[in-house]
Order: sequence, then structure tokens, then C-alpha cells
Amino acid sequence: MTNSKWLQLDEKAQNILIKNDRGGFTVPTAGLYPYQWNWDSAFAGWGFSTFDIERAWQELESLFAGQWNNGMVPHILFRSNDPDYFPGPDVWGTEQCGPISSSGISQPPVAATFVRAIWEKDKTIGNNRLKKIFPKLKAWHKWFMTWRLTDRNCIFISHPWEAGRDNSPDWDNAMNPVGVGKYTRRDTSHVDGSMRPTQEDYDRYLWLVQRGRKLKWDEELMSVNRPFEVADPTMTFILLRASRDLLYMAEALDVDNIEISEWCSTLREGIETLRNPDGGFFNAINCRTDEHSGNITSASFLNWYAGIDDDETLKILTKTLEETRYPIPSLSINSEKFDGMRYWRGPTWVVLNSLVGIGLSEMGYIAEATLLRKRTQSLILEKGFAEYFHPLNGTPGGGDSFTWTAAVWLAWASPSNGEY
Ligand code: 9WN
Repeated sequence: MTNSKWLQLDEKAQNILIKNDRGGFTVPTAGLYPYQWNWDSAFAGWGFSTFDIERAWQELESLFAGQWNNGMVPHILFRSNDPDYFPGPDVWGTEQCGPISSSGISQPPVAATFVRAIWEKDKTIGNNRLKKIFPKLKAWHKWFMTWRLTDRNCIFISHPWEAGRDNSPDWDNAMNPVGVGKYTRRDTSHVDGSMRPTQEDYDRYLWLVQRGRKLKWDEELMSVNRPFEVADPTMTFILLRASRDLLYMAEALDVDNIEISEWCSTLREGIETLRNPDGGFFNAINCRTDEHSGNITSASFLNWYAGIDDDETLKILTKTLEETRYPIPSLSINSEKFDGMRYWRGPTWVVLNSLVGIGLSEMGYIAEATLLRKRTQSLILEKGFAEYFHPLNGTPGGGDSFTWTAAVWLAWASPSNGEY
């Protein structure tokens, strides 16, 4: 790639972040997702940190402005009521729960890791900001350890949207909704229905929202006879990684770190239980039946990001890199459920690539990390800043001019970041 080409892409990516800015927070993409999403915002902050540190902090701070009293940071903040998205604030019914109208569930906690990255870029600006946001990050992690820890010591999701991998086959068998009632989806008026979750998936999403609403989003009440509870590698690896970063920041701030250190040990122990007994890879487990999903997903490769080396997974990753032109597929291309354009059932999401790539390089797998990064560069160069891509031919899917794709370009994929 020539120098001028990637500089052009850097500029394009910056413009996407600026265009998706709605005044101190970004939306993932205009139209399809008109609100502030949790992990999207954390990625956006990381992207902004490459050209505007002040704006990067603002993004993270605006996300934590929506933190609930119980520590939870919602997966969507509804700062307006936009009829373009369903289910909006009137469906969730969380009025009593937090300072800003929001959904009632959370999303993968990548924020602490990106706060650390932003702080490390410029500590003169960052020290004071870090001091203020640190207790909020800690309260959120505590919420996960209180309300989402399984007795296997890994993290479960209470709704498919919580993992951020909405229609992954990882939870196909994990619940059966009854009596959802009538509703009108909005997503399929923005993008082709063949790229989105099915109607059956949506019934499940809505049914769980209705249950939460009925129970006033009270975690204590919701924990009784949960209809959906899946131990998830995305959440567990990401929370472990983020807690390690939180521990590092606690030490730098010279504040108590014992509890955080215990969280890291607990999660480290729990990871091993996610290992599929037959295939050796890490997968999701339905906590109600103890059934392993048997799926190799992009989340199966997050172990290095969490600081865990693993030979078995390395073998599978090497094969995946060999057989996929634009890795990493969100579901193995060899799975009978693989569907290259349908959201989290096959497409490549560059956000996951960046996390896996960071982990690989940190643990010394430079060749693999470089290959993954170079393939991600070509994908974005050839196909643009789409929400996700077909892993075999690169066809762009979902929304366009996507915030987190631009952010990942700026902070990780772009050759402007140098070599590993
Ligand atoms: C529901 C915003 C979000 C991402 C998720 C992605 C998708 C929402 C939706 O979009 O989910 O949260 O309506 O499909 O799956 O990871 O945060 O980009």
C-alpha cells in the first residue's frame, strides 16, 4: 500500500468519526443505529485518540454519564427518541434506573482497556481524567462480578445483545420465547433482511426485554429462574483483559487494588471451563443445560487478548488464517451454520480482529498478528468502512461509514501505526 493511499484512508476514517459525532458522543452509523452504543463508543474513543485526545476522553466520559446506580453501563443510551430504531426507549421502560434513558442490559466491557490506551497517549491530559473515570470503571466491573458471574467463574450473558454478537449460533438452543405480541422492526427498512437476524431471533430479543421490563430491571428479581443464561467467551475474555488494565491503572493511581486482583484470578480460573471437551477450543455454554455450543467463533480467539497462551487455539487460528481470505469469520467457514453475510453467523468484524491482533502481538505471535492486520488493511482498502464483511470475498455488509470500522483503522490497522 502506498503512503498516499493510506493517508487518504486515515483522513476518510477521521471524517467518519467526525460525521458520526452527535455532540460529544458518536452513533455507530447514521440511520440504522441512531443512538450511543456502549462498546462502539469505547472503540470510537480509541479512534479519536489518534487525532484528538480531548474528544477521545469526551466519548468515554459521555458513555459513563449514563451509568446506572447499581454500576451497570447500559448497552444503548437513548439521548433522543428516534423512530428509526426498534426497540427504542418506550419499549425498554427503564425510566427509574439511570440518569439517561437507556436499554436495560450491558455490553462487552472494552472501555477500561481503551481508557488505558488513551491515558497512556498523553498522561499530562490523562492523569486527572483517569482519576475521575477510574471509580466508575471499577463500579461497572464490580457489577459484572456481582450479577453476571456463573458458578464456573466465567461471565454469562442475560440477553444475546449483551455479548454484542446478537445472532451468533452460540445461543440458538438457549431459549424458547412464548407470546411476544405484535411489533414492527425498523432494521430491515435500512438494510436487506437477509443480512440481519431472523424474525425468530427478534422474538427472542423482545421476549427478554419484556421480561426485564416486567421485573423493573431489578437484577435480584431477574436472577430467579432466568430463561436465558449463556456463559460467553466474548464477555469473559474481555472482562479479564479489562480488569488487568484496571489493575494496572489502580497501581498507577496508588489506590486499593486487592478486589480487582481477585477478580482477575477468579476469571482466569473460569476460562478453562469454557474449553470444549471434544475440540479443545473455547466456546459458549448454555448454563441451564451445561451444553457446549461446539462453535468456533471469532470470540474463541480472544484468549491472547486476555493474556492467555494456548497451543490448541493457535493451531485452529493458523488454519483459519490459511483458509480464509479475509479473516476472522464470526463463525467457522466449516460450520454447517456458516452464513457469510448474516451478521454474526459468518461475517468478519474488524473490531474482533483488532482485539485478537493486539493479543497475538502482545504474546509474541508477531507473524500471525501481522498477517491478520495486513488482511484487515486490504479489506478496508478494497471494500471500505462497512459494518462487517464476507470473510471469503470481502463483500461489505450492514451499515456504511461505520464508526468502529473507522476507529479500528485509525488506531490499529492503518500503516500509520507502524509495524509490530
Ligand atoms: C443491538 C451497534 C451495535 C453493536 C452490536 C451489533 C449491533 C444492535 C442491533 O449493532 O447490535 O445492540 O440492533 O443489531 O451486533 O455488537 O454494538 O453497532
